Formats: sequence, structure tokens, C-alpha cells
Amino acid sequence: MFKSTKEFTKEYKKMFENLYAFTYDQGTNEQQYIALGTLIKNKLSKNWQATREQYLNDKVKQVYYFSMEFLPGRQLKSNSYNMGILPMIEAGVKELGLDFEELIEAEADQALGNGGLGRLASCFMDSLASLGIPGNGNGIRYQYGLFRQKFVDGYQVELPEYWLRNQNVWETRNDQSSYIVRFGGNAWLEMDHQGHWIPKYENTLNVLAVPYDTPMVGYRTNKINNLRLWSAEIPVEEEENYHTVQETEPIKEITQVLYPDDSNYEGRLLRLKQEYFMVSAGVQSIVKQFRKYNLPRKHFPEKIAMHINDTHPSLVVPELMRILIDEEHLSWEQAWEITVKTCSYTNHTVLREALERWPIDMMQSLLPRIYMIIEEINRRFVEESLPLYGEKITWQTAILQDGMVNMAHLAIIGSHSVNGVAQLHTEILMNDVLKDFFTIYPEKFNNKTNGITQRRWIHLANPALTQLIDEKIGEEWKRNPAELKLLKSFEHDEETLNELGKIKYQNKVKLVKYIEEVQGLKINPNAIFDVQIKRLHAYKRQHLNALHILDRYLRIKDNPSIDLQPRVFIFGAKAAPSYQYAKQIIKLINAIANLVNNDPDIGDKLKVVFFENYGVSLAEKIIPAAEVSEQISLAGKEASGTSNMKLMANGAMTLATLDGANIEIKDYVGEDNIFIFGLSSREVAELEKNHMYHSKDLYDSNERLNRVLNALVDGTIPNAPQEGGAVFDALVHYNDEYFVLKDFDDYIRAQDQIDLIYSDKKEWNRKSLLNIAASAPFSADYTIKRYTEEIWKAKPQCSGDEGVHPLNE
Ligand code: RUG
Repeated sequence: MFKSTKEFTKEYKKMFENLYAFTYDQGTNEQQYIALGTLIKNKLSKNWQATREQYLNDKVKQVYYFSMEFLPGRQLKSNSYNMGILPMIEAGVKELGLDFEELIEAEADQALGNGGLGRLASCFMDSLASLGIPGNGNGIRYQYGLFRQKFVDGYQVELPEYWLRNQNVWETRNDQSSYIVRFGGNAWLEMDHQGHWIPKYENTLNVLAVPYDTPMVGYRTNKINNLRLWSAEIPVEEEENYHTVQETEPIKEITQVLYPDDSNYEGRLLRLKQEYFMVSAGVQSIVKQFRKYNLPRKHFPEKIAMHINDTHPSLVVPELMRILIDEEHLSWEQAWEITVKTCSYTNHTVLREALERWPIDMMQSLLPRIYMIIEEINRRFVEESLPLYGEKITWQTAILQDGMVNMAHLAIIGSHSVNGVAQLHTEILMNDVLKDFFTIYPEKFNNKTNGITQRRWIHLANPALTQLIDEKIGEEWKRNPAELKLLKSFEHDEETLNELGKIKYQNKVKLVKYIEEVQGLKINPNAIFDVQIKRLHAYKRQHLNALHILDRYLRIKDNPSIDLQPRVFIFGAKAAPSYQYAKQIIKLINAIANLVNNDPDIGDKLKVVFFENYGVSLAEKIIPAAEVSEQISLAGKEASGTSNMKLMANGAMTLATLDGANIEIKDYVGEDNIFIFGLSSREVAELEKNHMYHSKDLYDSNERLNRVLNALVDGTIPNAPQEGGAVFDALVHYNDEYFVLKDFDDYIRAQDQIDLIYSDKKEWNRKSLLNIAASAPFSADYTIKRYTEEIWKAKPQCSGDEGVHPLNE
């Protein structure tokens, strides 16, 4: 490691010249960043190799987290921070006359995921490494990450995000660990001389899976884990069979884009190909790793845990069966016992439309051998279940249903653990969505409430707050987040509260500058910063937020001298490209923003900012400045949410329905320090069941609501008549699937209460402090400890910060 700033600057100059053959001061920010990233990455190699060797020598149990999505964000700062060299790098870069912030911004934000699910996977990688738990990620190296969102006349336009343009300094291509993945053709079994059934294949499409490994650096530990992302290529020995670039397309496209368009058959087929590609390459490499342990195969589950993150990697189950039976020649029973003991599954949604199902004929023709195995798993499951649970439960839980393969059922049957991601979500799984499975396998079900890494979301994103916490309670909270609760003793300390208020204000000023830079919009930093940042989906109800904004707008128009706390509503959200209604809501909010922000009657009282291209790096700018955290999904629909945790940890007050992890937030912070409104999940279920809800009646009878809804269609909002009409129709004429109108009044009440409390700054700051103090339970470190102890049964290889810090070497 660098012994001094001087040594760092010397090595940096050398690295730059080695890479580019000219001096660093003539380079672009990108080149300067690449040299810095490469230098830091090289420093990791020794510990990365040592960790790999130690895991192998000690035959430690390793966890493999299979996920179609990882959203690590930028890594320069977080890696330097975790290595304990950030201050030295900052000082060195300054000494070189470079701007560290510019170098940070030059790194592409690696967006290989959609939202919460992918970001959770990356938080988990950070926690695994920081806790010294042997945990590896397994995913896809998409060439194009989630699309870059632009607004053109308020409409979302999707542009390709070629994040690899400037190369990725953190990855290492490991050709020696490549594997062949087979698709299509025919598969059958033949008996060999020793009586083994041997699979035979013909006419398959063979794809080479090449791994790109990225070091996962833990906070103050010298253990470095691995994130392995697979890329699809033509097998070298088959290159001569491909005569034109076009012929190579079916292979290359497998890892080209995240979420290929699933509105058509080809798009869906490609998605299934991606899933099997990642799973097969991953499982093959894990089995090879286990072989190096040189242990009897029955010890497999004692040394390997494979986690299925959402249903997308469910094919882990039949793929492991395939390898154990076809290549390791185990009996079905032996292979099944190993598979179930090895696999575990997390469910992330209760929305039935998001639970994956694939047509049997698609699965059969794309993956003939895998389908044979799925059929047999299903046959045995049905055979066992029928006499015990009867026809109804058996058919409802079967893997093969109505010509489809149900991937959640495959994952549940093939795993020893099934968990939800917040208490309420797990209860809904057990009592409703997966009720029959809970009857069959009660012992498999458990809850693991999500978490976030304080390292990225407080230490790095909010250094001023971090410093304040350090000053008040010492630094121990950084390793042991439970210490954060010590902050509570400052709730009546005026000086602390003032400092906290000042920090929030300064963070707001920073965001105000950024907004002016990117949108040319002037914002009053004294206004309440009210934030809703998450994927756009009708159940998350960004349109409820929009109705409240309209209501405020109309109130100010009626009475321009009305005494309302100035508010800035901040949105960040991408809509799935084929989700028309979500895109219409984006356009509508942009049109409302346009109306409100340009109306001279409104002035500072109300502003609306919709950021383009929401992602990890933008979240890092918004969250420290947030004061109100909008978590307003219809109760029972959001599995957990994680922006709620990040915002709370930065002192924002949560405005929430009793949904997902909001309930646990309320329990920890106390109901006086959160704004709860709306229907409970039980009330929603009742209304849904009894068909007792008629949104049109509310429209007709509630004057205030009537006026706001009419504003969507009466020309009040110029430039979005169609979108206003679409939202109006969904809410009034199509019976408002997500009960927006039903929750409207109570939402307005809660919003008014926020204004009231905000007018007492001391009280607001006190509540803000209590939120930070109560955020510790949402540390991903705790979540990962629970996964490790209760599901994966892996052992930490170090306890962190024990003199093994790279700097101390
Ligand atoms: O919508 C859920 C969030 O509630 C949750 O916090 C997050 C992480 O568990 O996963 C999100 N999710 C669910 N993303 N994709 C799905 C589809 O299954």
C-alpha cells in the first residue's frame, strides 16, 4: 500500500505514463480516472489472491449469490474508503493539481440492474466483504446497462447506456475459467457399459461463458470477495463455423442488454437464455471449485450455499441436478438431497404478474435436458404431495401448470429456505400468495428484512453528517451500527440539533446548485425538500403525490397569500420501456412541473423537480438533502423498499403507508416520529375481496378530490391532455386499482401535519435526529449476518478492523 502521499503521487504519475505514454496533466478526466482506478485495483491484487487461496486451503464454506441484477454504482471512492486510503488519495490528487470530484464523475455508474433488487444485491456484496464472509456474486456482464433516461418534451426517451465505453478498470477477464453453455438441439439419455445413464446432445448451440471478476472490497478488512459477471462469446474451436458478423449475433446478444424487450416472443426467449446462461456458467464454475476441495460429494452443502435472488436464477435447481446426475453420476435421490440443502431463495414481490412463468414449449425447445429434469422434479413432487395434501393444494403448487413452468414453485421446492424481505411481506407470502407452500413446508419460511450499507449511504454520501455523528458518539458506530442509538441522548441538546439543521441546509444548498446546473431551475433552499425516488409503478403511486401537488397548486391559486410552508417536490424514476401507463405518469408530472414552476403566482411556495436518469450516483446527491421521504405505495404491495431506509438514515422524515419495511421503521422510530396515513393491508385485502370499492363514488362525492381530478382533464395542465386523461380514466372510470382516491384525504391530512411540524425547526430537527438514531437495524450488515447464520451457515473469516487493514500491512 502507499506509505505516504508522496509515494502515491509518484506511483500515480508512473501508472499514467505507462498507460498513455504522456504526462497525466495532459490527459482527460477519463484518462486520469482510469490511471487512478487501475493503480488502486492493482493494490488489491495481493489480498484478492490471498483471500482466494485461503478459502481454498481452509476449504471454507462459500456463499454464491445468483442475481440477474447488480447495481454497484461508482466504485473509486467506495473502494478507496473501504481500503482506508481515501484521505491519502484525496490529498495526493489535490497535490497533483487534479480535481478529485471530476475524477469521480468520470467513472461510469455501473447500472446492471433496475432498482431495489439490484441495489440490494450490491449492498449485500459490500456487507459480505466487510464482515469477512466468503460470499461471491454471480451475474451477467451486460454490455448495455439499464437505459439512459432522457426527457424530451416531458416524455421518457430511452437511450442505450454503453457503460463500458471507457473500459471498466475494476474487472479482470479470466479466460481460464470459461465454460460452455448449451442451448437447443436434442437431448436424450443412453446407458453406458457401467450402467450409467449418459446424456447425449445433438445440434446444440454452444456458447462460451467468459467470466469477468471484480474485487469486492470490505471495510477495513483484508478479505476480498469476488463478483463474477459472465459474458457470452463464440467458443474458440467453433469460430470457423461462423462466416459473417450477422451469424454471431445470436450469441453476442445473450449478454448485450439488461431486460430485453419482453413485449414479444423473441425478447422473452432471449431473457430465458440469459437466465440459463448465467446459471449454467455459475453452477459449473462452483462445482469445479468444490472439486478442488477434494471432498466426498455429499459434503457439497457443507461447503457451498447457492442463493437464488428472486425467481430469475431458479434454474440453479435443475442445473445443479443435471451436473450432479449427468457429470458426477449421483443417483436422483443423492443429487436432490444435495440440491435442496444447497439452495435458498428470496422472494421480492407479491405482485402476481411479476412471478415468472415460462411456456413449457419454450423451455423444452431451448433447454431440452433441463426441461426433462424439471418434469421429473415436478412428477416426484406431485406424487409425494397428492396423498398428503390432496388435489387442490397439489395442483396449485405444482411446477408445471397450464402449459407453463412456474419458476417460483421450482425455487421453493428446490430450496431449503424461502424468505421474504420485510415482516409484512413475509406474512403475506405465508398467509396469502404462497399459502399452500407454507402448509407443505412451514419450516422453510423465514423473514429477512432488507438493509442498506451505511458506508455508501451515510459515510460517503453525507460526510458532514458522518463527522457530526463521530463527534457526538465516537466512531464505533461505523463498525457497529447499533451504536447509532446513542445519538438519542442528544434529542434535547440544542447545539446538536442546530448543527444537524445546518448540515441538512448545507446539503440542500449543494443540491440546489446542482438543480440549477442541470435544469436551470432556481430553488429556495429553505423550502421543505420532499423526495420520491424509486422505479415508476402504479402501485408505488407517484400519481398520488402528483394529485397532492395539484391540490397545493390550486390552493395557492385560490389564495396567493396562503400560509403554506414552501415545498420542493423531487422525483427520480425510470419507467420500464413497455409500461405505457408509467410513462404517462412521468409525462404528467413533468407537465405539472412545467405549469407550477413557471407560474408567477406560485413563486417559491411550490416547485417540482423531476430528475432525468435516476440511479445510484444521483441518489447519492439527493438523499443527504431530503427532508420528507415519500413511501406511499398501496399497503400490501411493496415488498420492502430500501430508499425508505437510506432516507431515514440521512434524517428525512418518512411519510408512509403501513407497507413493506415502513412498518418496521415506524416500530423503531416510534409513531410520533413518522407520518403514517392510508389503508392498512388488511383493509385493502377486504376491499379487494368484497369488491366494495367504487372510486367513481368518491369522485362524485368528494369536492376537493373532484376538483383536483378535473384539473387533469379540463386544460389546467397544458401539454398533457392525453396523459391527464389516461390517469383520470384509470382512477375514475376503471375503479382505481391501487386505491389512490381512497387514500387521498388522509394523505393530504398527513402532508398538512408535515407543514405544521416543520414550522417548529427545533422539533423537526429533534425528530430528524431520532430517525438517524433509529436507523441502525436497517444496516445490511445485520441483514447479512442473519442470512449467514440462519440460512447459509457460513463462517466469517475475520471480524473486521483487527489490524489486518491493508494500510497496516
Ligand atoms: O419491489 C421490490 C422492493 O420492494 C424491494 O425493496 C426490493 C429489494 O428486495 O426488490 C424490489 N423488486 C421486486 N424488484 N424487482 C422485483 C420483482 O420481483
